[in-house]
Amino acid sequence: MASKTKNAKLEVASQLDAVDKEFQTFQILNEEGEVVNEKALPDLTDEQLQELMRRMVYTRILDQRSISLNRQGRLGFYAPTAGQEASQIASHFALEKEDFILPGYRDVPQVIWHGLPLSKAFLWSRGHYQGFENTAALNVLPPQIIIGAQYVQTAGVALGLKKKGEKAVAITYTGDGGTSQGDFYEGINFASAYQVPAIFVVQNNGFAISTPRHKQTAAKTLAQKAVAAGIPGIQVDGMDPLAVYVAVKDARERAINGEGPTLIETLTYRYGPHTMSGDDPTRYRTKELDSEWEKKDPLVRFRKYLENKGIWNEEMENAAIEQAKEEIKEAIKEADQAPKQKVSDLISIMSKELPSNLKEQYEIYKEKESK
Ligand SMILES: Cc1ncc(C[n+]2csc(CCOP(=O)(O)OP(=O)(O)O)c2C)c(N)n1
Ligand SMILES: [Mg+2]
Repeated sequence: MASKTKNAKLEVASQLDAVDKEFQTFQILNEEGEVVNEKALPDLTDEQLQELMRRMVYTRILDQRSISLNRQGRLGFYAPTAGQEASQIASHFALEKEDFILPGYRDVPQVIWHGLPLSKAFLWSRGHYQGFENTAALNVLPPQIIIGAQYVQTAGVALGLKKKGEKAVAITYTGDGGTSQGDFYEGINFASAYQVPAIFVVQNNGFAISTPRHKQTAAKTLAQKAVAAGIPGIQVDGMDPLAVYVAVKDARERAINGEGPTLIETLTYRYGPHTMSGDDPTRYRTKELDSEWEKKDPLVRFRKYLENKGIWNEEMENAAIEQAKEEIKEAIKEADQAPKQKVSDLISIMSKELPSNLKEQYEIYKEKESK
């Protein structure tokens, strides 16, 4: 990048160029499912590779069913996930049960694979208090709606893990838009200052609702925001499950070995709208852009890779689809059986000891509800 400023004494453009050059996209599988980076291939068994594919297929079906349940009025808030399966599922696949997840509103799939029953996720979508009641026992926090807030909380959870001497990490997710928030910088800086075992994932799907990535920041990559915090930053092909898996697995190794946090930017795309609450993607995205990204689809790419290895076929895919449909049907039935939510329930779960003003309201509602 050449500077237009004529008489400046300091050469700033070369400094930025030098940083930009360091942030190349890490990829293992190309769009055709061919290995382009043999030495980075992870040692996953055939069974593990099949399981990763099964989970991505399941998640794609869950997205389709959730959209349709939302349209039928049977779900509340829903943020579509199709397109982001490699970023979400393959990053989770690199974790262990003892790791702690701090999701954003679009990250329900990771939380389900970490052990949250799907029926609970459905209840959360309906705003029911049982959705994420006591989930800290499963090492997951409720999905964060305040953009970026989970980054600060992750630094804190990771500091707790470090103080307890646990061999575990705290992982969190935000989007491209999230990296413009103060909380984003505070979170990565705090985590860096204390060298805590945290993994900060940025799922860069190109848009923050309708705001395109290029209007978000002049930084060439979002990964390089790590430089200011003094931590590693990696930009990875977020449609490539193997590359995402390796980036997170490496970050986890470093974290549990006391080498501190990592920031990982995954380049991805959401095929659907921002949420089911009414935005129309055709007003801010072109058909051409959509089809460019559809060619990079993580399921298509991974399917080709597995088929070429002779470890995936149509029958297995159909079985995964049927299993997903069956489990989703059961989970929504189960969610329907939850008790009708009362205002007193909502108040009582806010804190262990209610402050006097809430105690008062609690009593008022208890009284009303008893009639
Ligand atoms: C602090 C804050 N500001 C604004 C909003 C409204 N809001 C909800 S989602 C969103 C865009 C986030 O985009 P991005 O971080 O790219 O995540 P994506 O939805 O694309 O996954 C905004 C501005 C919010 N929830 N919280
Ligand atoms: Mg985004």
